[in-house]
Amino acid sequence: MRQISYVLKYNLINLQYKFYKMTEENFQKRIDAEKKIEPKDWMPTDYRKHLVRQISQHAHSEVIGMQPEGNWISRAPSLRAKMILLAKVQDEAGHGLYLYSACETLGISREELVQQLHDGKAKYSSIFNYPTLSWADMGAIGWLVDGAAIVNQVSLQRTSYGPYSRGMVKICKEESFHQRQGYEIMAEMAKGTKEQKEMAQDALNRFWWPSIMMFGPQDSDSPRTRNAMKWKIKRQTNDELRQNFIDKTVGQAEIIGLIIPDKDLKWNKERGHYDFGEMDWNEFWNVVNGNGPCNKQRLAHHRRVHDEGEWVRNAAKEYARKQELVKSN
Ligand code: FAQ
Repeated sequence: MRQISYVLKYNLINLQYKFYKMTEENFQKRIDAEKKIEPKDWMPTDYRKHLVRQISQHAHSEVIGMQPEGNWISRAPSLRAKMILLAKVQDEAGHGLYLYSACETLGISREELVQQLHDGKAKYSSIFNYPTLSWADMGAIGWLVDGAAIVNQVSLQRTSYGPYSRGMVKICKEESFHQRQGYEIMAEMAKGTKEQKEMAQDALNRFWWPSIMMFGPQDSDSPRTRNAMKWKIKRQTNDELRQNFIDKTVGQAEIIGLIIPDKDLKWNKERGHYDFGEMDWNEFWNVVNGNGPCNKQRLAHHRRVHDEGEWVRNAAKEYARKQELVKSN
């Protein structure tokens, strides 16, 4: 009797495994045929986990990314500049909301995602752990940071997960205005007084390397890329995107008369791309692992504001509950 039960159990497990393999094969076939995966579709657990990790990291980056620029809203040099910066920072909050919503379709709540950020389990982009020391940094962030974000996000518009892909389309439209407002600040300062030009150059010097680090480690050192490419979550690798960004940006710096701080930057006729210098990978991993110039400050600020905002979340829930009551009566 016992033996029969073992055989039955074995066959059942075997059957389950074969069924799983079949669904996994079908899933990969859909991906290869460029069909989008939607929230209620079957998906491998690892695909779901990979998406939750990447989309939540992306959402946290948008929200934490409001801090370095928020720092300058009250010190903008004109009413026009203040209004534009305020609108841009608000846009980033909106991007965070689209992305949290896309992530929630994978079966995880906003509260859990924020908790992961506060517990240091979820990352956000390394770039937002650098301080913003002058008004020119608002130019450098718009031009370089939003510029780098667009290169990545244009590629992600074709990501295989439907809600993430659609979110990217919306975000890219706004991000290109952000890039232009940053470039405008840099262009104005570069043709201003000697001191203004120096401020613009100094901002470029400080933000250039951290901006190209946004694309992540080199492909040879990027453990997530293999699955991301197989599942078409990423459509281009970290190195491809970084190269694309550098090729686009060099000419923009030349037009406004600023110098990119890389002595190895040189056009390579054979490759049809710019060659560039080695990044400081120690600095990169240090910042990614929580030890950059502003990591502690950024998280502490987020925690504090999140706690202070609890009454707003409670009020919104209460209002929604009352609206439901009104509707049902
Ligand atoms: N910072 O194997 P890979 C914006 C981590 S949006 C921090 O290469 P993957 C808009 C990575 O998570 C900017 N961590 O990983 C804005 C992984 O750790 P894990 C954000 C990084 O995922 C503008 C480990 O290293 N954009 O700026 C970074 O294939 C202005 C190994 O790396 C996105 O998030 C980094 N730079 O490639 C807002 C785009 N790089 O999770 C306000 C979507 C790597 O295994 C103001 N994300 N790591 O513990 C992506 O495209 C990818 O996730 C990458 C990393 C390219 C970021």
